[in-house]
Amino acid sequence: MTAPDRSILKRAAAVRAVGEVQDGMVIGLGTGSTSAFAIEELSRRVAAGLKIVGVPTSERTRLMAQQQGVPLLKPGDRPRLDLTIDGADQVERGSLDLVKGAGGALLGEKIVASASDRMIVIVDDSKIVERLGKATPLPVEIVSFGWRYTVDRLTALGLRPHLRLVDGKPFVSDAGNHIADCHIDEIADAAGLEAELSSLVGVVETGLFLGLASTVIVGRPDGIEVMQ
Ligand code: ABF
Repeated sequence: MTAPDRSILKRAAAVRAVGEVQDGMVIGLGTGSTSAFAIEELSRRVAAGLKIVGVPTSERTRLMAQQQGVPLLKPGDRPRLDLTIDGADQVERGSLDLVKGAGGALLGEKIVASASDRMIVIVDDSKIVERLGKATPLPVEIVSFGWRYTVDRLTALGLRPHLRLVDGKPFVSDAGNHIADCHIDEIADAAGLEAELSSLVGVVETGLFLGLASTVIVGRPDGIEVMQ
């Protein structure tokens, strides 16, 4: 059997999620290749008359949405968001807890998701796991100042952090921070780990999204699965 085309599965999940969007909504726009399909579909519906306002989770997404004619919130506006649609790196079946941040936008994504009444996560079926951790590293956004000390603190917690590099230089997030990708075994106590990480000096935010996803839409080769 040939491997499924992940793009088709991602697009199917994205289109299904955008089906939840109604006139007048304020929508959080995620980052990543799956979210890009959602923005494309939103743009198509906006061109057909849908009235919404988008709140981008990253500069990359802001540019993409702008180019595709999706109306965006003006700087300074601060309404409650009705719905955020975003991708993920891992989704834990059962809890719907997430690991996010491979795309480097976890801080904006967490701020926007936390300001939303609902978050729909869109993924292909390769992202579903029984327990978070192990298969993908946990991204942790850290202040660039003194980053080596922060990486040492992460190591002391038993994680195996690697500073994310792009072209040999530290990755810089939209907020000007670095990211430590923390290799880790299965996460038995995600809430405990989140609390420990959040209390570390130099840590800005973690890629653990706990209790934020209301629905996960999974694109599978045999159709869509909705988890809630
Ligand atoms: C964002 O994009 C991130 O939080 C996550 O890391 C990534 C998922 O990427 P893709 O949709 O390209 O698989 O949602």
